[in-house]
Amino acid sequence: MLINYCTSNYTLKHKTMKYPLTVLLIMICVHLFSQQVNPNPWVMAPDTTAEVTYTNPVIPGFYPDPSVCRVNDDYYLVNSTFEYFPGVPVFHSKDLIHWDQVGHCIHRKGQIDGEINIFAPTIRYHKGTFYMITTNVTYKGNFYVTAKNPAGPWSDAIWIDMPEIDPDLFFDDNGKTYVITSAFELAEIDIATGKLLSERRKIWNSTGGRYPEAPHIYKKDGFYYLMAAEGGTEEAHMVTIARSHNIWGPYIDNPANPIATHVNYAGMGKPIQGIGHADIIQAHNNTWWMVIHGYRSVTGYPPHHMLGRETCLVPVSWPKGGWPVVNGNGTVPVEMTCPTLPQIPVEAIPARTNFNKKELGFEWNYIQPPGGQNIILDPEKGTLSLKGSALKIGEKGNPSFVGRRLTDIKFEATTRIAFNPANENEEAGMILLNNGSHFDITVHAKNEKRYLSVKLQFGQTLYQSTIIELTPGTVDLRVEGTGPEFIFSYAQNNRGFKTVEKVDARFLSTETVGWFTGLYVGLYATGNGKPAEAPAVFDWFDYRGK
Ligand code: 6LW
Repeated sequence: MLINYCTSNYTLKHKTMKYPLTVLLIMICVHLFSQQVNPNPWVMAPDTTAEVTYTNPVIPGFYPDPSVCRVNDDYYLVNSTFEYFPGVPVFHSKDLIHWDQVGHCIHRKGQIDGEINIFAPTIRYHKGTFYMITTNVTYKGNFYVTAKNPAGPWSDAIWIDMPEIDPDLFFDDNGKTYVITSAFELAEIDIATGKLLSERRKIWNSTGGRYPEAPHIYKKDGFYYLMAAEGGTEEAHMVTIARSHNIWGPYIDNPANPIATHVNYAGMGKPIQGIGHADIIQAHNNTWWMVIHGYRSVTGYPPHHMLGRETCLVPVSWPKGGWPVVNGNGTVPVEMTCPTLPQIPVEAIPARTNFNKKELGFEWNYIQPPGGQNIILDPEKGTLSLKGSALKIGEKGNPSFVGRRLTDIKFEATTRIAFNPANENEEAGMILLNNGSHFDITVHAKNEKRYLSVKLQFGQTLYQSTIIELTPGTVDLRVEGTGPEFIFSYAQNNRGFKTVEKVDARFLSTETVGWFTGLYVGLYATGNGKPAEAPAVFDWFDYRGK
């Protein structure tokens, strides 16, 4: 009845005059209906008795800008990695919840013949080949690499003539392949060579949020859907979507945009903030899911986050011919209570690294590809030797550093170091690092004696704690994170750990140090301006979340 009224102008006019109450009713219905498609910021509080089926983030720690693809019932996910090498981790999952790293897309020095700084990637699978397309921001721009096996090897970079960041690849069912970037310029591409086959044409203007970026194109029910991130990768982050029957547009915005955000009442106070930059996948049981990043704020108000942007997962309902609705009201809770794929857990990374393998585990990174002989693993002895180069940590290049992401707000990291500096410029120890600023517990020498201290390097400002004279032999170094604080301590000869310094954690937060990375904990050595002579030898490294 109502539909008849709405679709016939004549009937509507006719009845308008005769039945003003009916018209009012129609208006109320239309109003209510239009409210329904919007994410509801006043949605009911979650049922606290419902069974938690999984928790977010599904990949904790600095794993931002997630992109996902499916091959039958196997899922592959990649993240951006900035200056760290190997770059762009590839994770595998059977359930979208438990992820196991199988390799890296950027794993060989020659793949990119210059400085590495990788922004948001997209992973796609097409006719037996995996494609990972991304931007190397500080050198040459947009490129893709390919692999038959997602674990690698991946090809050398194929550079493409597209400006801006966050390229996406879309394989249409008519055999054509398209690339689109954060400028929302689309071009057809020859996927064998990387050459553009068409002009670059702007096809969408976004919905008006700041920093529009992260486009992905999907095809469903005769529509091309263009999804993006807007608002910037901080508190105002959001996901928006538009659609068109033609890939070149015009695109019509979803009236319910943004489809995911925490910059509203529904997101206020949620432990995960800054949600945005997403990719959507249809699972092998036909359910729809979104991978999206967000950060866990750990240091009070205004929010500061330490661990970087982390990969989260939320269900999507996407009715035929309709718009995707993300987790009901566009939020990303920590505790999820929705039905999932059958869950298949993966093995946890062991707490101790013994350095008794030829290569470091996938969780370990360098800064830029290592070049010389300063970082040496000895699997027979089970040691890692770091000889300080002239580079200080934070300077451009490949310093003597290995590190892994902090994956827990509360953690403890401990190592054993054997180090007798040959000169007073040499130092080595354990480090917390974010975007060039770092807090270290370090061994150094003066007047033929060995000392330990905590050094806090924030930009150009250096603070050094009181120096503690060491007795001969190895030294155990520890950093503990409590959330708001880092505690540095040391022990010698199994005599128990003594606290050297406590530091407000927010001084290494992303908000404080800038750029887009999260915190690493690692091992380092430096000759502070000239190459060191003595290596620092690390026996083991323990990392435990608490
Ligand atoms: C990335 C962009 C973004 O390329 O931040 O949050 C940029 N989204 O899409 C760096 O990660």
